[in-house]
Amino acid sequence: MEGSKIMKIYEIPEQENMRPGHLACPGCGAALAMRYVLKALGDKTIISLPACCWSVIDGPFPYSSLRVPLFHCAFETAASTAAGVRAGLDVKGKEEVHVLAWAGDGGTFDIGIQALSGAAERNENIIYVCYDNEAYMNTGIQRSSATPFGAWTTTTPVKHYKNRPKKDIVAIMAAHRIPYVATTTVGFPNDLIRKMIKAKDIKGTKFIHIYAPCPTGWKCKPDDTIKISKLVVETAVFPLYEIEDGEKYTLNFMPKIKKPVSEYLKMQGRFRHLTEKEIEIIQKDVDFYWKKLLEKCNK
Ligand SMILES: Cc1ncc(C[n+]2csc(CCOP(=O)(O)OP(=O)(O)O)c2C)c(N)n1
Ligand code: SF4
Ligand SMILES: [Mg+2]
Repeated sequence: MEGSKIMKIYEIPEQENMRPGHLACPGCGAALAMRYVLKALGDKTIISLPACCWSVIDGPFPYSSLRVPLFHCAFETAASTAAGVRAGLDVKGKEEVHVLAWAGDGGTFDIGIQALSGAAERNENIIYVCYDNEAYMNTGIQRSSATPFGAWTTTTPVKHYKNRPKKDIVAIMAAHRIPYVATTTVGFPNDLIRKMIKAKDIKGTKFIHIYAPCPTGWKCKPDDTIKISKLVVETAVFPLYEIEDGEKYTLNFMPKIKKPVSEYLKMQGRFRHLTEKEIEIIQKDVDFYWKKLLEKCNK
């Protein structure tokens, strides 16, 4: 894998469990993320899905772009619904069926965090994926606690851009000491597939944080989704790593040369207003957390 001595190539399964004809915008990272996740999990999967872009992307009932059942649940309940579905399957002896809670950043970092924390504390046997497009996109690009510092959204207009850092959801989930927490992105499909296949075989709560560009909300070109997903890792804005049992940190991609964050920011209209000084603040913040992560990974 380009630039890395750490990441291993993982085969991408050929089976498609997501059909053409879905309703996502061109270049939607969330759509691609679902496609890869279902390739890894297979069609013996049931999804609990709160309100988010994906409740639209799938298509209007009775149509569906997915080859697996979807349970549309209330916004706050992705994790508790998944835990309930899991319990029902276990009673029926259907242990081979995977239960996937699939929620956006709003449904995870903010509104669903109570149900998620409860499920993690009980160590429910579910896979929870947060596809993170860093705002409430389905309702018109409002700020969430996953929105990064400096970003424009409709509720953080340019003059009042978001002035708080992105919530560290990975650290919060690791603090529950669940067996598996991982970050990944659509720009690194081998990494994404490997982590989902690994999660499949672990008992207990698995939390996967997928960085998923949203060209509509980020004001970037739809054909730059993959480039941005690679740059976010190469700049260490969103490093790829895993945490097992809340303690064992593993870095999955070490850039040969860490690229400057300005390269990443300049590709997205939501950061267009930032001055050099503000970009410098972001760079310092990224450098600080990168150093801390390397220490945790013994690098
Ligand atoms: C309890 C509740 N509050 C608010 C809403 C309205 N709502 C539907 S989708 C959505 C945004 C979801 O954001 P996110 O979870 O980040 O997913 P995205 O749309 O970005 O994919 C909101 C606020 C709702 N359906 N239910
Ligand atoms: S608004 Fe963003 S996340 Fe939603 S479908 Fe369009 S590109 Fe995907
Ligand atoms: Mg979102």
